[in-house]
Amino acid sequence: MKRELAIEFSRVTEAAALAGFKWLGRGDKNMADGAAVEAMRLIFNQIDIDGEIVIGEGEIDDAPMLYIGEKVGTAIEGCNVVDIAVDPIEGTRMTAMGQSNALAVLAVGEKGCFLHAPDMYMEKLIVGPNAKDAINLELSLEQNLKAVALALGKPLTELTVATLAKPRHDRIIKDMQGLGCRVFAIPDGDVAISILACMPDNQVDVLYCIGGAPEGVISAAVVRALDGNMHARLLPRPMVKGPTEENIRIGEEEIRRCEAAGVEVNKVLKLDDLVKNDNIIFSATGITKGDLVEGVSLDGRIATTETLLVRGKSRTVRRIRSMHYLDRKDQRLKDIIL
Ligand code: VTB
Repeated sequence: MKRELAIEFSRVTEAAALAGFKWLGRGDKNMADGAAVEAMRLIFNQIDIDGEIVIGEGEIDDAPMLYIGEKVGTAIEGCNVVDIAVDPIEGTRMTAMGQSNALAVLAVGEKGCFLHAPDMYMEKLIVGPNAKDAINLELSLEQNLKAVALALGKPLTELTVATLAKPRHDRIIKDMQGLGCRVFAIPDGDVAISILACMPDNQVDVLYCIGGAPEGVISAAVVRALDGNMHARLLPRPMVKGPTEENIRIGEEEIRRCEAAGVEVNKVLKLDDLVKNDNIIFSATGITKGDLVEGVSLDGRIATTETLLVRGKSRTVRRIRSMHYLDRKDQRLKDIIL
């Protein structure tokens, strides 16, 4: 992948973040998501790539834009052929309710590099480079946490595990605290904390949670780029949300989708299964203020964004603070963000 594409992809998440920001705190998840999707697609289609969305807004029938299988980019001769995983708003609820940690994110890689995970739940265990050989999701969480602490040369009482504060994790949070670990349970948004777990100089040693599979694949791309490690498992809905009639029906559909995509359910997936190599570009722009990046701020008609841009091949991590003079934007983008 040409290295100069990185800056192009940062413009995509910047536009999506500006679009999402328009709907910040308005209580309408769908309007926020729709605007971010539209902005993302508009900018993607200006880039010289032959791209295909492999993790996106859903199947063509229920997602009018950035659906799985949609082609984006100018596809001019000689351009890179790439697969793309997007989450135009990672945290639609956070955006709608004005809570922290909402991001516009994407990961781009070579054709065939991402696991084609359907929109279902995924169990995720992530560590940074210093503990990359210490995880094994075949073993219990307790065994994993002890191995990670050992690898990091500290007692369990100094190990910090990040997770999502969801009822499905109540038991496990208590268990981890019982082991002596410090647990950071954030309401939503596991992509940001997955990245934090792999960054130097931060307080999170491990991420453990059951969250979205599409978010998991996007996280895997950046985990790989930052030389961390991740194990995961796709879980049908009844295993996560209980065996109600509706959940059982949805679970059967999820299993059918996995079979069609050639992906195994309830089996440990290693980093190689999630993302085949580290020739990826990852871009995340903050919508609301978070632990990873600042959110959008607006001063009259000038917006400021912060983007984390990671290029896996050279392992370069950039933070880009951009000022956007909104009146000078392309009219089609203005129609979405203003
Ligand atoms: C997960 C997680 C995301 O939403 O998808 C979660 O991966 C949804 O969980 O980061 P529930 O279905 O239990 O609400 C996020 O937290 C935000 O999109």
